Amino acid sequence: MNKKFITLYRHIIDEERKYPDATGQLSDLLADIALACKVISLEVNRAGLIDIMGLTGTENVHGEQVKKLDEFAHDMLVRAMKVSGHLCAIASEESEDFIPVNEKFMGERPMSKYIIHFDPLDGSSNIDANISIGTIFSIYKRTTESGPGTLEDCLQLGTKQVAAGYIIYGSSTIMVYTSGKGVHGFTLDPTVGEFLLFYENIQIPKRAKTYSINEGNYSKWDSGLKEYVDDLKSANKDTGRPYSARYVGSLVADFHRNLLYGGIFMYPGDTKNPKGKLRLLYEANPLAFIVEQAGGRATNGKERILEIVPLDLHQKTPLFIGSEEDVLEAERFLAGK
Ligand code: P6P
Repeated sequence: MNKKFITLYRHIIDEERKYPDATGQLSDLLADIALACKVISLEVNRAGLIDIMGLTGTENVHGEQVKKLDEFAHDMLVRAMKVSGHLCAIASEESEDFIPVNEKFMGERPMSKYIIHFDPLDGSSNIDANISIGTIFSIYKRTTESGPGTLEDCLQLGTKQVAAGYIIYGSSTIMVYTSGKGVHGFTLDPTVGEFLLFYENIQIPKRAKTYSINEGNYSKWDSGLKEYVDDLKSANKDTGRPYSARYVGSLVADFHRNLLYGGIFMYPGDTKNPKGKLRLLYEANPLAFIVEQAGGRATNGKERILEIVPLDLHQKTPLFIGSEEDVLEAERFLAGK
């Protein structure tokens, strides 16, 4: 746990200095994301009150449209990202197509070097039950030379990410990000409105005794996965069984807990949904980048998530992610070994 009073922006700038050719654009972009998520955090925390205060309906006290929270989060992020000037394209879980952004210039120097994928408010169906939900983002350098971004800029291997992170709106609002040199966590102090460093260089335990999966789908799993989960529930001191089942049903909440304490999160494919439910570009890839930077592992049960070739903005992938030894063991069961 870190006791230094370091704000997110100070940390981002310190990270930027580790890259000699950095122009500061990525730092600005990360700060813009954090600002947008502070506003989303306010709205998420107010959501319960809106119902209590009877403010639902088509307009709120300011005469503004009261939107569904995930639409609100999407609109807030799109506005912040367009203003930033650092993006040539924006892809969102809430938008069927990507949003091309006209290139901006600083004098003669072109800006708009990046593209971003985000899930603006993953797990939003849980908000009424006051369960933690989250924003997930993934940033790449553009591959095209100039002009508004293209689909080619958006469909890159996860290994090409330059930064990724999530903001979890729970008992407190926490931002976790990596720009390729470790994983760092910040807690929003609402009294000063700053994200303050709480954990530098997070490392996920190599093995733990927690597994996260929706066992309601058991009958649709393949045999190797059934054997693995059955084994996790067996009583065997030699192999550290039984494990504890922890499943919130909110990806960011389950992932964040396992990142800090260790464990394996699984959303497998099954007979009904062979590719599972989670999306490669704005859920699996950013969390895979983070978990690998924290010493963990992320695969689709066979291949490294970051090496899956993206063919569609919203393509799904099975996801096995968390403590390295637990994910490797799950893969052995899936391979029938
Ligand atoms: P299931 C939330 O709807 C979500 O997209 C993720 O946040 C979560 O991990 C998953 O779906 C839960 O899905 O099928 O177990 O309810």
